[in-house]
Amino acid sequence: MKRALITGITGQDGSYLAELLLSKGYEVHAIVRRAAFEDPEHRMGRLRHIADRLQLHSGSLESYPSLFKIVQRVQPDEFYHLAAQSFVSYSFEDEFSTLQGNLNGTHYALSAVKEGAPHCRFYFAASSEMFGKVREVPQTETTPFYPRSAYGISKCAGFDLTRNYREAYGIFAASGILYNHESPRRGFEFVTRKITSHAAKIKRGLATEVRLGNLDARRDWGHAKDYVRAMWLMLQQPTPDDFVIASGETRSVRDFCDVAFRCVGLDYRDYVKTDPRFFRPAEVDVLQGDPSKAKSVLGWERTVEFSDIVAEMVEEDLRRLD
Ligand code: NDP
Ligand code: GDR
Repeated sequence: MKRALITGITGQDGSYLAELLLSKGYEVHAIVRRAAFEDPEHRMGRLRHIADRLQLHSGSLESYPSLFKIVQRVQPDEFYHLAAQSFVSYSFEDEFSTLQGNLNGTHYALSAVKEGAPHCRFYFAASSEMFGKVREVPQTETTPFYPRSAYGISKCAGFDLTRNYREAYGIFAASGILYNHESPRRGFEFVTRKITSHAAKIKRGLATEVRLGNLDARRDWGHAKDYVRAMWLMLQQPTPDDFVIASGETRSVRDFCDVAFRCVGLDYRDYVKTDPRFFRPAEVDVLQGDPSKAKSVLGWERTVEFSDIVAEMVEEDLRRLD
């Protein structure tokens, strides 16, 4: 039986990854913040259905000794480092905690593996936000980075550290450059969930409008279930490498609004208002990934189309209200 250790298990991706690994017969361990034990109903909401099959360890990304002790005790075969301050907007409000948590957390996790379980395979959750002000469309593994936020900068640093641990210390360390991926478990602060939850509320007469920022930003959206499968595949390869994981298609926030409101039989133009509060000081205008390498090396392909993702999220938001 293989043993996996996950950080960020209480988030969207962590919950799907844990399900995937359990279904493959893994023993699944996770490092969670103390708050998850104190307020399990809220913090562990996405894991309620599998909580009794997980082995949770209380630890902090801010503390190297706490990570090291857990890694040494668990001796995982695979370490999935997903924990991060993941909201780009917030990284403009607090660069310091974003950089400290994301950058030091990744450094501590890598170092804990190197010192405590050097045989362990390591996955780093890198991001399309590293491309930022894009130099080419679509982006591949060789497109230069130009991050536009402290979040993007923290992910570039994590990516470089991960590659350096692979090259300098021989750790099996891989980064997935994942593009936006969504699901009914997406946090409500992200634009997709904000739109689908408001479309549902408006449909049920519980809201009259939704206020958004830049409707012209373009993203390459996929389904989280497909994307966690790519994480696992990366750690099953004979050699560690980095991969772009994307749908290959790009759509605007406006397109997303259009499809979501159509799902409830409404016209988004009647309900979506723009509000300067939600514009970012530096925007990433367009992202579109080229997943060819993932397809040829990992045999990975997405299985869920854009319109099906939107429909699934809207249905879940209607169901929650009903
Ligand atoms: P979520 O925001 O849903 O989850 C983030 C997770 O990180 C939570 O479990 C959270 O724990 C944990 N976390 C945050 N800060 C800390 C900290 N200081 N110490 C310990 N744990 C912490 O993110 P996603 O699941 O969407 O994303 C997973 C990873 O993938 C992140 O690193 C994100 O940056 C990256 N990524 C995501 C993409 C996406 O489209 N979803 C695309 C590309 C990359 P708690 O519940 O305690 O707050
Ligand atoms: P992103 O996701 O920043 O791409 O990061 P988000 O859904 O927050 O924004 C996508 C785009 O929508 C525009 N936008 C708004 N965004 C939010 N949150 N709220 C609004 O009201 C709004 N109006 C317009 C944004 O300006 C942006 O252009 C996500 C996260 O999951 C990261 O962790 C991950 O690394 C990247 O995806 C890939």
